[in-house]
Order: sequence, then structure tokens, then C-alpha cells
Amino acid sequence: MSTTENRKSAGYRLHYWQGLPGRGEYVRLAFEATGTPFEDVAFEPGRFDDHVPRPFAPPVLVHGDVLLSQTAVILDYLAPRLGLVVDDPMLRATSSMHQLTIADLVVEAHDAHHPLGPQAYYEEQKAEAKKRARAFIDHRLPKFARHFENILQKGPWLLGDAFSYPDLSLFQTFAGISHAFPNAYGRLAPELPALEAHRARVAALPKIAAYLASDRRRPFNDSGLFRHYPALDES
Ligand SMILES: N[C@@H](CCC(=O)N[C@@H](CS)C(=O)NCC(=O)O)C(=O)O
Repeated sequence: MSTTENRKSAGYRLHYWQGLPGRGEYVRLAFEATGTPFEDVAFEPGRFDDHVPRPFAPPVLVHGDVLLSQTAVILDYLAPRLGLVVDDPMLRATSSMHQLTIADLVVEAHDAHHPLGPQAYYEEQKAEAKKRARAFIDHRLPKFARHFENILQKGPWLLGDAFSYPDLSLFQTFAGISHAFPNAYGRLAPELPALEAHRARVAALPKIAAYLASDRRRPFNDSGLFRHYPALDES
């Protein structure tokens, strides 16, 4: 075996900010759902200086000589290796499509509390956040949720009969949204029976259920993507 192959078999390392689930959680779920061992490393931007290309932002996956950022790309790389996507070009592209739609929703959920950008604290943009959250709750969240509801009515999974990684990501995103916006999401949920059943189905997968009950699972908090600020979740 060459040195390169040796390094590649050394395993997966995920680099992400400490103390919050964030986008790192989307990658963790792929490992946890498949019982794949991985190293969970605190993100240190300087550590990657000798690699090309340098990652812009975490999560970052290192696997042998491979270094990838962008959550959707990391998942697309891992999926065939972990058995989390169907071996068919059209279905693999469809999984990517779902993942990128979820990524759009994640950005919009984040921007509801940081409409002016991540460089300033929430406390410095509360008035703008209130307006943005209103628009998210009234327009964008229902549009995304109904989109996935329609797909899942043909379920049980996003690809129909085949489970794939965006099922994990959708679960994580709506877990986050129901944490951040319990009132708004609570009003919408009765319209979303297939999406709610899908959330329960993912949570009941034996390896995911064990993970959710473990101390490896990081709770949502006010440093992450999905923050519960009551002022942004009024009826
Ligand atoms: N599109 C990227 C976004 C990555 C990203 O925004 N990461 C956040 C943490 S979840 C970050 O640290 N961003 C720093 C920055 O944008 O300057 C992805 O989906 O992975």
C-alpha cells in the first residue's frame, strides 16, 4: 500500500466550531446514522495553511489527502462511501438538489436572527431581525415546509423508497426550526403530516435514536444557526 493509501485509510476528521451543533451536525448525523467512526476536532483555521484549497469556513472534512469544505459537498463525498445515497447518477443529483434546497432554508433560518450579517451581534440588529423573522415565518418557512411536505407525501423518504443523506439533513433542519420557532412552527405543523411523520421516522432509526439520547448530541443554543429568541417567534 502506498503512503497516500495509508493516509486515506486513517479515517475521517470533521473540523467544526466547539460547543454548537451548527452545520457540523449535518456531517455528524451522516457518520452517526451509519456507525462510522470519525474524529470530531475543534476548528482551527490556521491548521489548514499547507493545504490547497484553503477552506473558507467550517465544517471541514479531512480524509487522507482530501480536504473539503461546504456541507453539501462533504455529504456528497461521504454518501457513496457510507451507503447514504443510491448508486444512480440521476438519484445522486436529486439528493444533491434536496441538500442544496435544505442549505438555502438553513441560511434563511439563520438570517432571521442575523439579517444584517454575522459580523454583528443579534442584540445590535434586533429591530431588523424582528422584521426578517416575520417574513420568514409568514412566507419563506411555509413555502419551504410545503415543498418538502409535497415530496414526502410520496415518501417515506425524499427519494421515495430509498433513504439518503438529505433525509438526515431535513430532520436536523426542522428539529432546529421547531426549537427556534415553537409557536410559528406549531401553527404550521398540522398542515405538515408527512413532514412530521418523516421527522419521527428519522429520529426512530436505531443508530440515530441512540445518538440523540447520547451526550455526543449537542443541544441547540444561542450561538448556533437555530436560536430561540421569543421576540422573533410571536404570533
Ligand atoms: N455554505 C457553507 C457555509 C459555511 C458557514 O457559513 N459556516 C459557518 C459556521 S456554520 C461559519 O463559520 N462561517 C464563517 C464565515 O462565514 O465567515 C456550508 O454550507 O458549509
